[in-house]
Amino acid sequence: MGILVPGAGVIGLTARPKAGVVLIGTGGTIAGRGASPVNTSAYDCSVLSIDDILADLPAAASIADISAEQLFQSGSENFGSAQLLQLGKRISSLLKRDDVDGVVVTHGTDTIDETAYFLHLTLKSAKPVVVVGAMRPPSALSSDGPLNLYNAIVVAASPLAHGKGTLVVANDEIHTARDVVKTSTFKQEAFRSPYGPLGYIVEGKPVFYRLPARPHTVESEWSIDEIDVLPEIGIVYAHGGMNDSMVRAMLDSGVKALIYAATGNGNVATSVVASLVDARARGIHVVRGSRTGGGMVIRNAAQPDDHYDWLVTDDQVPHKARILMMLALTGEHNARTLQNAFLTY
Ligand code: DAS
Repeated sequence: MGILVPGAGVIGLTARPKAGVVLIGTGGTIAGRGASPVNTSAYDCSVLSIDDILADLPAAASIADISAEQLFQSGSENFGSAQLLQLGKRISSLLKRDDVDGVVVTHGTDTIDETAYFLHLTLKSAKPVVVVGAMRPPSALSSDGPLNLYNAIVVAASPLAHGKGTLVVANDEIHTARDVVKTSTFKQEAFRSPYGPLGYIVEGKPVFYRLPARPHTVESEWSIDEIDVLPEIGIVYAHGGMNDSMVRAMLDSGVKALIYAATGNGNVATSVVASLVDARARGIHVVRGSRTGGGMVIRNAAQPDDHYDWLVTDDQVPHKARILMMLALTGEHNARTLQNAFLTY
């Protein structure tokens, strides 16, 4: 039983005066420090603890009852399956607690879109999980770190964010983990979703304008509590003058699937086709994607996928298609089921 707050959704009748939010620190630029305030791009990453970061944001205490813990202290370019699994399992156990209403993960921006997508597909809870980073360290002029973190806590504490999956908050915007991609090496407006953000944070209040259309969290077929190993998956990036050496190098690397970040709408150079056919003959799934960063790759259009038993990524960018394929391969391996994962999620 709950009460309906206009525009806010249902809040339990026994709701505490402030939401309980747990911050998990993992490093990144949001935990970085430069030698001078003008060092917006050259600085030491992952040096401030989550307690240091929180101590510099006293205003956060007015939003929620906050506790903080440090899980990693590293740039996200170093994160792999071990970190994804450890982080996911920790968040899962936190979300089961009655005194935890939401979780915020401070994270490097390089792979924030991959981690967020992994959590979006594997956490079995409607409680908000927000992954947040910064493009400038807290020591820099006009750092985006403090406001991004403040806004992330606002969203994690808000009933409005319930049931919307894992979110990435940056630059006043709320993005769904399914769509968001890092698109700049240095700009504060680095995060883009091809169909636009779900909403904004304005004057410390979240405002949503749309919902994620595809299943996630409680509706997804994967649960972090049931996954202990993730398969290796490689990405080959296509370019003009492409030959088959990169694909051939992967054949003996132990990968279970290969995402081919093809040119345009999934075209495969004639010089590469035979190596991808060989990959599939050796049991490696081949997934045609696109390096363009926008639009879908259509099955059987640029290549006869049915004939080769290849898959397509739909509209997912190659590095996030890799996350989805890792999860898809934890279950049934037939091509139809795997293809369906791309068309569903
Ligand atoms: N070192 C990068 C990372 O941790 C940079 C960043 O956080 O923005 O992803």
